[in-house]
Amino acid sequence: MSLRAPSLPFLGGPATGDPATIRTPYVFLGIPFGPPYAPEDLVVCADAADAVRASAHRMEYDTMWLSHDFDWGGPLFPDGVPTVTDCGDVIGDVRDPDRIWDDAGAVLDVLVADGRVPLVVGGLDAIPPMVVGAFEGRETVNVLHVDAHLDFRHERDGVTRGYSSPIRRIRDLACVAEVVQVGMRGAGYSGDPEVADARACGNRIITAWDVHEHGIASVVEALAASGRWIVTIDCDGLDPTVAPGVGWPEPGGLTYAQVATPIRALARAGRVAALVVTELRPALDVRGATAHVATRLFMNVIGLQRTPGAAHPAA
Ligand SMILES: [Mn+2]
Repeated sequence: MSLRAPSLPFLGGPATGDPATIRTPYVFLGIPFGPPYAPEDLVVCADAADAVRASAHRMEYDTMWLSHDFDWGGPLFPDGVPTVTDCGDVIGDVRDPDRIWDDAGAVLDVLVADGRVPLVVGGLDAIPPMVVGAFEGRETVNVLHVDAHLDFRHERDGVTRGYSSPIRRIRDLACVAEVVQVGMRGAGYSGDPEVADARACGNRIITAWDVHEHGIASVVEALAASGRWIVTIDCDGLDPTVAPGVGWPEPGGLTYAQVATPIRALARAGRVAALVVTELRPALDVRGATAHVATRLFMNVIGLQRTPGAAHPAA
């Protein structure tokens, strides 16, 4: 396994470079980049996982294991034993960037086969299909995608696994049932044909304005399908005032509470199979705000989903 040890283990938990030895239900993993369109795609988010680790450390969440957290009504680790292991970051080879698909896939394959819940911080938005692909042949899953953009291109510049195509690549997988896309607004690289294709594939598209005008309840209702959900969040799905550390800030985005609410509903029901955060650019962040939002979303899953696959006792 080509894994780089973490700077600081996420939330103060154990760290290991051997995913087969992990015994906790949750595993934190950084994947620094996906197949690029341009050389800078390899570096702009490469330190995002470390930024999230640093955010958790700065807020002292890595020592507050027994503090009462009002977001789930108790301590993060009630027994004083961390339920998340930090697996470090996949080491990408910038001379052969496509290889990261296989290198990350090899790690994720072990984690999913062992029943772990991956908590992944990506590079740009090419990462999510690597995570969903680890469920292929094992479990039928649904996907909740939060983003300003549809990300349903067949290809861009001849690259089919770049950051404009992740949801199309996810739709290629036989293990995927429902796809719910939330937060779309403004214009991206998708045209009318891509929007029509996504709908023809059964994707439910809930725009940011749908949420602003009708509330987040419609999103929670859209998650009724049976089976677990992989949640994948492009940080630009959040409003730039909430998540400023992104490359394509677009006004009119979702609030933190609007993004957290459906994740919390799934976590309470034990239905989060993985959580992926992408497009976090630490160099553009403001006082670590975006990294903090990512940290709290991960913590909500850990705090509310005590046993993956089982409903929260208070649900
Ligand atoms: Mn986006």
